[in-house]
Amino acid sequence: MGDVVPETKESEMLKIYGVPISVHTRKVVVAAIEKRIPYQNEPVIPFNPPAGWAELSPTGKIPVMADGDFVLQDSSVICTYLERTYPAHPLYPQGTRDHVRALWFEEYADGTVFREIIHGLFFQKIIRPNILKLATDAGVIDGILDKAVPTVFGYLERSLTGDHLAGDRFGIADVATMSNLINFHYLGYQIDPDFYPKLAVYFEAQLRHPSIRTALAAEQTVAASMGLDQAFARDLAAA
Ligand SMILES: N[C@@H](CCC(=O)N[C@@H](CS)C(=O)NCC(=O)O)C(=O)O
Repeated sequence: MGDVVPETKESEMLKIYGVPISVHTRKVVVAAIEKRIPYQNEPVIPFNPPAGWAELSPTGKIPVMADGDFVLQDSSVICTYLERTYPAHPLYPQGTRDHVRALWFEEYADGTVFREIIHGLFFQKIIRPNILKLATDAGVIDGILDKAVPTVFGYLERSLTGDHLAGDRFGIADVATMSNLINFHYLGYQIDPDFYPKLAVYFEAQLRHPSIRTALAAEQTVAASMGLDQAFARDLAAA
């Protein structure tokens, strides 16, 4: 990525707790990479957390960040902290309208895109069969694909008026949205270019953004161990 990153001892590195294929953990990982902040990942799985996890994560959710003895929860709060503490390579646009538009898409991605689509698909296709040893409910999956996907992807399609969702450069709105779209692909789905042409092009372009590629490379082993579909990322290493 061009910049020389000063060497940081492992013990002094920012710690990001959370398995990196989680939508909200990846968001913080990409933010750290984009901002050239050395970090160490502790791949906590919320369904099987380590002892003392409740002390770090009062909600039980991932991610959690520790910068020395300063511990913080929630991906949006953590990204705000990173932006203010490490202002180089900004992720939030300066101008008020672009800035609040970025906050809106960060919220829409973390909340609506995740809750309405990714959470349900991931729960049905990965968590239920592999972790809870319960059958997948195909009706729930069909409902998400038939109702939530057209609503959410249709809105994103209409919102894309340029290369980025907010402002004119890669930023937090793209990080948060892409993190969801990546998991959609990991689950074996694609963005249909006939219905969502701008969103499909946007996904392919942002996938090639250096910090996204670096984050995906770092999570390859975990993704493979969970049987996730990595076909969408196959060309990236060579790109
Ligand atoms: N608002 C939180 C949401 C975090 C979240 O929902 N994390 C998911 C994984 S992507 C989780 O920990 N799920 C497990 C659970 O709900 O117990 C954030 O932005 O960090």
